Amino acid sequence: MNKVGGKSVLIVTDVQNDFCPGGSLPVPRGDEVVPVINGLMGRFEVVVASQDWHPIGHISFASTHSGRQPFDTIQLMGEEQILWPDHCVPGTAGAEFHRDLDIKPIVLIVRKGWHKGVDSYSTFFENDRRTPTGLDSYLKGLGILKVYLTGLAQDFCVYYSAKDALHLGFETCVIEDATRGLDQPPGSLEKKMRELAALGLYLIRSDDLLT
Ligand code: VGL
Ligand code: ZN
Repeated sequence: MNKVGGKSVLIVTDVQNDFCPGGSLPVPRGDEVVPVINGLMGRFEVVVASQDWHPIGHISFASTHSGRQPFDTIQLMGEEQILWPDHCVPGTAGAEFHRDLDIKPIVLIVRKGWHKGVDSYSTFFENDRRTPTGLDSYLKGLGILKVYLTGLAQDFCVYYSAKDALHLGFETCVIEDATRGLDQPPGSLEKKMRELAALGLYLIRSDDLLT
């Protein structure tokens, strides 16, 4: 079994209890990514994970805005912000990785969304698109040129991470069976993936790496 290139990273985005069935912001069948991701880890020299990590009172929480309900949208710094149920609050079980995720191969955990006033979907930049999480510098420091994205949710964290990775000049792949999305409204997920495919994103399956 050869490892994937020397210059690749497997990024495991937000495989946290709140994004899995039973959590506060569940992605349908989100837990199904866990065995697929575990099975891929051995093929990579570098495995990085992210955790969504929001303080109570975070700007993205509906509960922070009086009279607002989860999934309402508001304007924030000229951008549409979806208001979410409280999720991934440090110290709660919902913020922890899914219990079956193999954490042993993970060499870096990037936490994002911890500035109270800015949301952060991408593992590279916060939603102001300027504040870095540090991941770009870390990967460039290791000489990594190619990123393989997995995890939750495909149409939010994975989508924005893939978009930033492309802009940052990485060869970028989303491993489709190692991710699940919210897809609300239905069809929106496919549209987002098509948009990125036009920018050079590769959509692959775990079998492509395992065979
Ligand atoms: C995410 C919604 C809110 C994600 C994070 O990681 O995809 N989605 N916060
Ligand atoms: Zn969040």
